[in-house]
Amino acid sequence: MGVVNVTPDSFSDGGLWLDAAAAVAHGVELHDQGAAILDVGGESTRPGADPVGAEEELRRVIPVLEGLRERAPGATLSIDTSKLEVAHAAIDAGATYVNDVTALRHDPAIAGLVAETGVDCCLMHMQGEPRTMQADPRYGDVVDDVRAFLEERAAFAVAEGVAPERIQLDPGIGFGKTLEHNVTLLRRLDEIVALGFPVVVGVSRKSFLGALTGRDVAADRVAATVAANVLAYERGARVFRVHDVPATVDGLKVAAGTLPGDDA
Ligand code: HH2
Repeated sequence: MGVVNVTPDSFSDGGLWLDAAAAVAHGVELHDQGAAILDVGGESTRPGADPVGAEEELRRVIPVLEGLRERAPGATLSIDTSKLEVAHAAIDAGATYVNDVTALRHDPAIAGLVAETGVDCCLMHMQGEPRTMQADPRYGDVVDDVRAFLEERAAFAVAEGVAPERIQLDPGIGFGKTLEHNVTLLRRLDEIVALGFPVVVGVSRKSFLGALTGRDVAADRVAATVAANVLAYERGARVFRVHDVPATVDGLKVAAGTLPGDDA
């Protein structure tokens, strides 16, 4: 899954593809490099980010989805949003995947939309909300807590009519989590995979990788991103949300080709 951020303030690439034509060209490039899914987002969820109104989010993402539908027809288009209005317009513009970092809590009616249209969805764990989530995150056992949350959110989606095979789950690396929480979730990712849904991970360039490597500049964390994705793959994750597609594809090809008994 390649990241197409149409925002002025995303943590690692804010402002680079704010212009629709540039964002479309970037998405086409990521698809050519091997990203099966293009995740288009118009609102940053980095720690401390301010929310964006639906109107502005629509203005940013809809032309990009329309452009990608035309110029990358083989790609699955994903909309990274928590707003019903945006998800609705995005599906009309060609999106077949809704990536909701609030796991249907911000706008529970997205569940009905996903059910009705038969698109895929990703339900992500987050403690708190982006503006304040890194203040003092606490858990009993982080893996048990995240797993219970995701299980409950998947059950909610199914109760609203979403087919189970349309649901993917994401532990939400970096969303209301300390370094120790992130590392523990990756180490014990198999316990999330055991829920039986495809697991998505978004480790790309995130600050916990900076803490582990000493690299302060997000774009310098490519090798760290590949390493974390390969470990996540080995523990059962199957969708990898990244900014750096070529390096990640190489890493995952090696992982898939060398792990015993894996046909992915
Ligand atoms: N991470 C980010 C945004 N969306 N979606 C899922 N499912 N999982 C993630 O880990 C995830 C996500 C944050 O990364 P990015 O889009 O690069 O930054 P920003 O939120 O600042 O735009």
